[in-house]
Amino acid sequence: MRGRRGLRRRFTSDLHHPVHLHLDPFQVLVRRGSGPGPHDAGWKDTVDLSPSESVDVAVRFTDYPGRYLLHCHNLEHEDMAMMATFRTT
Ligand SMILES: [Cu+2]
Repeated sequence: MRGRRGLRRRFTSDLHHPVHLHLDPFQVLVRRGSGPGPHDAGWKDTVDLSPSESVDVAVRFTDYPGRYLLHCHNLEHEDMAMMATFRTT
């Protein structure tokens, strides 16, 4: 999905990772190549990824153009620099 500022992203995982996006909620569109799972309904700020799993999410990015933070909520993974910033325009 790509709307005015909307964006579709795929998260993939080798281990268990609860992936958290700051500032803008998202919706899960696809899990493991098919529809959302039973716990994927509604707006999310975190999506749980099991090992070898992929999830496609849609984010609107309508409230704030600028820098966003994405990271794993597992504290050990955060300490191992599993975090990223990106910018919307
Ligand atoms: Cu992690």
